[in-house]
Amino acid sequence: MAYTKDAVERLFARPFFDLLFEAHATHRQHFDPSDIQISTLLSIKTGGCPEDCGYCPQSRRHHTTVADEALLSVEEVVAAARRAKANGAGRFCMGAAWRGPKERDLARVTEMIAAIRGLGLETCATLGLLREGQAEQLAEAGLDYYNHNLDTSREFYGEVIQTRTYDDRIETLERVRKAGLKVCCGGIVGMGETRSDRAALIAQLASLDPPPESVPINLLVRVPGTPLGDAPSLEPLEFVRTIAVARLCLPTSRVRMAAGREGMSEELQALCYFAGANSVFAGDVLLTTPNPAVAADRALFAKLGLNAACAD
Ligand code: SAM
Ligand code: DTB
Ligand code: SF4
Repeated sequence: MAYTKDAVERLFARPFFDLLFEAHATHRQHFDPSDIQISTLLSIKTGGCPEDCGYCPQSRRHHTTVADEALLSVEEVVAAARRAKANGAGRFCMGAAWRGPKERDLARVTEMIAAIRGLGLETCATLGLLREGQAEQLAEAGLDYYNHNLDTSREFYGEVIQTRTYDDRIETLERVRKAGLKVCCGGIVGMGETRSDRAALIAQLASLDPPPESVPINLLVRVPGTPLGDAPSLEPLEFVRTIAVARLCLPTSRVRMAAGREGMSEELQALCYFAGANSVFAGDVLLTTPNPAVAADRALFAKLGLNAACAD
């Protein structure tokens, strides 16, 4: 269903418990409320990225402690996927600090995809902008999902990224869809954007036709040395509202609590799960920044009666 930005803003403005109640009811209509999908991330090519995304520790334009590394070997990546599977992940997501993949690199990534699928894991890749034909190559290798985020509203986008446009991103999302891949597309909150920007992002995500199967909501990880290293923190209940509104506007999508769980209390995470989040990134690191320990997540899931979902 298409939502206007104004309609989404009205959802944000609802009394907190009305919003949560409705989001949770919608969640139950479409999903088993006790299941949670678990993805594990691996940075297969770290640092040295030519892009200027203001939030990102991997841009070579920012002064962070992240070192520039070469693309990992197929063997290294498959070994990490095995460990992720042993830790309960159902999907393995590979991230590369590229503007987009070169043909030679894509050939190695397609080998990784085929090998990881052979382990019985779902696969996801986030490699930046795709050129004509590249999404098809990934689909042929057996890739399940491609992650490419819109990140924020069209209006706020230019404050954060100058080296590629909002429309470049939409074009890549169209290529991914056309190749028959499932779409993982979300954004980042806590970058100093307004509630109206958050509403515009969710309206834009909900207007993708069909909507993304997977919607990561990242809370900015403020990394020293990036332009957003000292962005003002987002009020925690506003994060819960964002999850609830995403659940209402994208009722059949997996809504993922992506970056930013490190440092969140169990109570805050529980509220997010109640509000409709039913997916997380698990593993001690995201791409380059810390994430809660696997044992801590497991303990929280047990307390809440959440079970790892096998696939989708
Ligand atoms: N280079 C590719 C691209 O940008 O499309 C793929 C990797 S990139 C690191 C994937 C996503 O990670 C970004 O779109 C952004 O949403 C998220 N991300 C990066 N740095 C982040 C941070 N500091 N906090 C939260 N999310 C972040
Ligand atoms: C997404 O939306 N979030 C993930 C994944 N897709 C690739 C990445 C989060 C990165 C957080 C910063 C870091 O660890 O470098
Ligand atoms: Fe590069 Fe992706 Fe980071 Fe942007 S978000 S600087 S494209 S790795």
